[in-house]
Amino acid sequence: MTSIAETPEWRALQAHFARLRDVHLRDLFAGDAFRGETMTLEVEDLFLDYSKNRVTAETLRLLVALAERTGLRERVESMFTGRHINVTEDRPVLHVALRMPRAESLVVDGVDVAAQVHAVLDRMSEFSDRVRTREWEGFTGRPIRNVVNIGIGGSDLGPAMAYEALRDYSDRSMRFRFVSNVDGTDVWEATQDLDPAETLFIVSSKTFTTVETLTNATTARQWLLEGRQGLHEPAAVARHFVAVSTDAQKVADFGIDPTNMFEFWDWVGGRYSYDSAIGLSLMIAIGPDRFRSMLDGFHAIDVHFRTAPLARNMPVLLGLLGVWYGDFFGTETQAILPYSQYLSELSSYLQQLDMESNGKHVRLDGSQVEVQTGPVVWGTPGTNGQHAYYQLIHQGTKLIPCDFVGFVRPSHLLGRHHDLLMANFFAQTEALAFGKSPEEVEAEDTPPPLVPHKVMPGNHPTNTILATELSPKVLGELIALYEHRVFTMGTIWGINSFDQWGVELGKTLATRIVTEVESEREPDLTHDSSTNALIRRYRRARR
Ligand code: G6Q
Repeated sequence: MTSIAETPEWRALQAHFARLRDVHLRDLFAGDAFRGETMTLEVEDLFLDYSKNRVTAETLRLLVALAERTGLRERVESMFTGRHINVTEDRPVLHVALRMPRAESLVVDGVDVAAQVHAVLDRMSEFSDRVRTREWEGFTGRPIRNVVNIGIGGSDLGPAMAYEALRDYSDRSMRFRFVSNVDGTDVWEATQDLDPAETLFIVSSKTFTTVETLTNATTARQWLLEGRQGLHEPAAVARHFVAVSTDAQKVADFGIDPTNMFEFWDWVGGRYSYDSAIGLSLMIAIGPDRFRSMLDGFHAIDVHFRTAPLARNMPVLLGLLGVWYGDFFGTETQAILPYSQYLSELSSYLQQLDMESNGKHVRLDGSQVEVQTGPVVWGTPGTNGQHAYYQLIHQGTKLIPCDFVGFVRPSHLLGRHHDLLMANFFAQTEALAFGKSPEEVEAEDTPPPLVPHKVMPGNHPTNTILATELSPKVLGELIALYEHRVFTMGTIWGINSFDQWGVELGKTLATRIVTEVESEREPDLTHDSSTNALIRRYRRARR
């Protein structure tokens, strides 16, 4: 593969960057009175204002040319039509099929995957309704009031984020918890105050081999069968455990009745899976209709991504801006700042989506990537961050592109809260872009020694995503937007956004070390001197 950095499109961007790098947003706005209205895009319930980016119309034209050069259009079609674009695992990448309307079909490798999706959605809906209406009873005839999802990574972060985001739409008479960490504290805290007779565990694991999930599920099963409330018979497991997996045999081996298994498929990547059966806990919380409305939101953005011209394509624009900052300005991180308390888990979710997808150092053909790939993604809900780390974004020495995500309608109409929240939302992007010049600081009669401290350089780029309200449909739109942004960036860099070999080495080493840690006899350690000494110290102290 030709290195992207050697293409004329990349070189044109480099030359353009040399001209634009020191241009201030103040000047870009001064030069175009309509910039704040023209550099915007509305798709479904999402309004994007990208005017506060360090770009001109020419920058965008050059970035779109780069996208065309990398065959973005064709690659999008390859994904949507089920070609095996995940080359290192020889699989199609079809999370977009998870939200296709029932009337459509998509035949991939001889199978109508859309029909498979709807068959599982129907089973999930039926089961969710039975739990929600209390028709599904625990082993002793008590209704289920607690649902605990056990999973990790892609089998945890999505449902946990979406449950939190849509908590306002959830059945408040039930409790929902998410256990992921192999630290026993997680499962202990999640269960210690629950009544086992009223608790349903959903063991979510695509492979059903993940050590954290199986360890937590085993502990949960022991907790269930401890004998409290008359629950000691293994038969109770069938009423209190269901599974979400691709592997029916392993589910059966664990002791869960395969008729209580909800299926998904190899072509759904873990971090792209919460709109599959992995979202079962969410569906029980918010009900099947709202879950389907969320899928409609995803689908609407899928259609936009597939059909809109690149220059008016929201995920493409966001992706190109990400490339512009990371590869030309040399930024290393991307802040995502949601102005909604319900989105408190969004950045953890997007962290995995983006960093596991685009944290790659080689291209599809195995050759080294010669440019910067995925950013470090981070953030917390506004306005908390404003009283903590925003200082560094405003006046530090790093350039940090930020996405501000806010909603026109409040989730709860309480006094002035929402207007205050949104006033802060607007104020921050204004302050970041335009700052405060020395002249402005001096005009406030600031003592001269303090002037440099009070100057705000500005010129910090932001995207503003202003959505209508945080509903299931809008959440689907937002997540699809970020999924396709990641896709766009991965395509520009020519990497595989759908594998994750980097997590394997640590897993393999942990398997080896656990036997050394647990061994009765002093183990013969052959690691490096640091790891050997740490293991010995732990073994000594543990005794
Ligand atoms: C996601 C990753 C990873 C995965 C977990 C859990 O894209 O592949 O986070 O989701 O390792 O895997 P299982 O669902 O197989 O337990």
